Amino acid sequence: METRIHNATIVLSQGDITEQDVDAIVNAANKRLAGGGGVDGAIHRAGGPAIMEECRKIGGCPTGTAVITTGGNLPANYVIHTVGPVYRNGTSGEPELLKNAYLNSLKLADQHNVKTIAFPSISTGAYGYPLKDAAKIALSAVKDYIKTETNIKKIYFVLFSSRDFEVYRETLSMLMSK
Ligand code: AR6
Repeated sequence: METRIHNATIVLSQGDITEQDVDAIVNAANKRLAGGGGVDGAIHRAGGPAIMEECRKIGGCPTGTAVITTGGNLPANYVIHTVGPVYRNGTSGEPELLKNAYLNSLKLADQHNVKTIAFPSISTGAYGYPLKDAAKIALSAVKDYIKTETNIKKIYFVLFSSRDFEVYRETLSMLMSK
């Protein structure tokens, strides 16, 4: 599903983010950049050790911020590692932190002349963020960012499950009809 906003396009798809042929893919990492399960594990497995080598040098990434490394053996040139919040109750600053994870990833992408970027659904796996709430924050952040000065042309959301894809699809339709 493709939606055009200003000069850019949001594309929703179901699949494996490590296979995306884009300039940068985004990793849902942890604060220590230590690797782990979920999409983080998949990216390090597919991309090889060069990514972890750079992560070690960088040392860490506070929640809501983003850092960039090589894409190693991935089709993507870069991996942008960002850290979403662990969901507690929704009133511990989680919405703002999740929004910042998306916005800071996009800013860093622009600084590296990235034209195409793919996001997973940050924080909605191990970190427990309710999917509908997270989808709304993710898509609103991207929609708002596209309206600012940016050279990014295509922003993909690569959802792992059909349920995640459906929720993102419904959320984007809802946001576009507002
Ligand atoms: N491609 C796209 N999406 C994927 C893939 C993939 N290959 N694999 C999993 N997902 P999670 P979080 C989806 O848990 O909640 C790690 O251990 C997954 O189905 O990866 O931000 C880190 O090191 C879910 O929808 O990230 C952190 O410690 C989404 O990616 C912690 O987990 C995010 O789930 C971060 O937790």
